[in-house]
Amino acid sequence: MKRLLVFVSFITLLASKNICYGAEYIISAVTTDTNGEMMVFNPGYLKVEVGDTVIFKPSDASHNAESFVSPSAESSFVTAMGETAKVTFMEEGVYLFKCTPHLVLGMVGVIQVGNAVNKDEAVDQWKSMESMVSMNQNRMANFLGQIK
Ligand SMILES: [Cu+2]
Repeated sequence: MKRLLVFVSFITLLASKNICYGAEYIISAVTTDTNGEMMVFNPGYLKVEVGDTVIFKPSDASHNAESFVSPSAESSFVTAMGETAKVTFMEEGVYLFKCTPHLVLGMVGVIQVGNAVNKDEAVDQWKSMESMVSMNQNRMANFLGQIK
């Protein structure tokens, strides 16, 4: 009986841990995607909830993920080149991010955490940057259009 009780409390502990940490998602950062697309984050648009974690997985040493729009300065992020990294999102809003060396090639993405409270600022910020991109120019517009 005692053993059963220990087992039950262990399961309860596991369940409550899941609630605390939220869901996990993977965004791959790849040089060439399976469909032949070059310099991509896949998925390029992702909707998560506050407390969820995104794992950035670069295919090789040439990619990372760096936010250039976030709901606040504190919620910005940058991952190390070529390293798999976890980012937990504790602040609601829209995050625009790039691969630091490949912004010019249109290697960008959008993560929406909960409600898109800063969407207008994000769109304006992108307008001021989009002329820097020489390849895959329509990608960000497509991702921004998916914000709900
Ligand atoms: Cu890259």
